[in-house]
Amino acid sequence: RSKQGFTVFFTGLSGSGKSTIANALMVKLMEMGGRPVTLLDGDVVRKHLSSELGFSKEHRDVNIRRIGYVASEITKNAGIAICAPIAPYAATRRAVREMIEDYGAFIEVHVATSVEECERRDRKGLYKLAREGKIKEFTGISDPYEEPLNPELRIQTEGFDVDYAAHQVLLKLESMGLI
Ligand code: GGZ
Repeated sequence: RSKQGFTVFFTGLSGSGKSTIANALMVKLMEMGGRPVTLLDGDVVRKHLSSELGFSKEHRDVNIRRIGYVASEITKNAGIAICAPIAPYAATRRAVREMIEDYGAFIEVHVATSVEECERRDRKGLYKLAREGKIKEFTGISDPYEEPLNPELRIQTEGFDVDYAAHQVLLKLESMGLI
């Protein structure tokens, strides 16, 4: 029986663990075989698809809609798209959901690492720069992040490892009959 395509859309703060969990999920889905899996990671998309864009609300929205469009094409063709941008605005996430649900399933996954924890980790030193005012409009510090109210899945990362987080997504996909 052939299955429908779907998009797993991670959203969360910079340094929340989205990319790491998305990568682990991609590996697990690829190992299962079957449908092609495409990862649309935040920084890769910004480099190849949105290099002219900054971080104003307008530019972030354009960026997310581009990701949504590519994911909708993949979903339409019965593939699996994994997206991992910050996507701070609820209305834009909703627009992407509507775009994709015309063709297949949309699974919004909130990587719910708190801003305090992201800043404490500060893997790339960006929070420090944001605090110093050297990066403007930084999500969670000087720019908004609208938490998803009804995501298909919310992942707590504090005290859990990456594999466990990716496994939770797989269980969700299974329960939805997608894999
Ligand atoms: C947020 C920023 C900013 C500002 C640069 N605000 O941890 P990273 O470095 O690798 O991921 C962040 C990435 C965010 O890009 P997205 O395309 O995911 O954002 S959005 O969905 O809002 O369009 C961060 C880096 O870019 N970065 N400046 N001001 N993150």
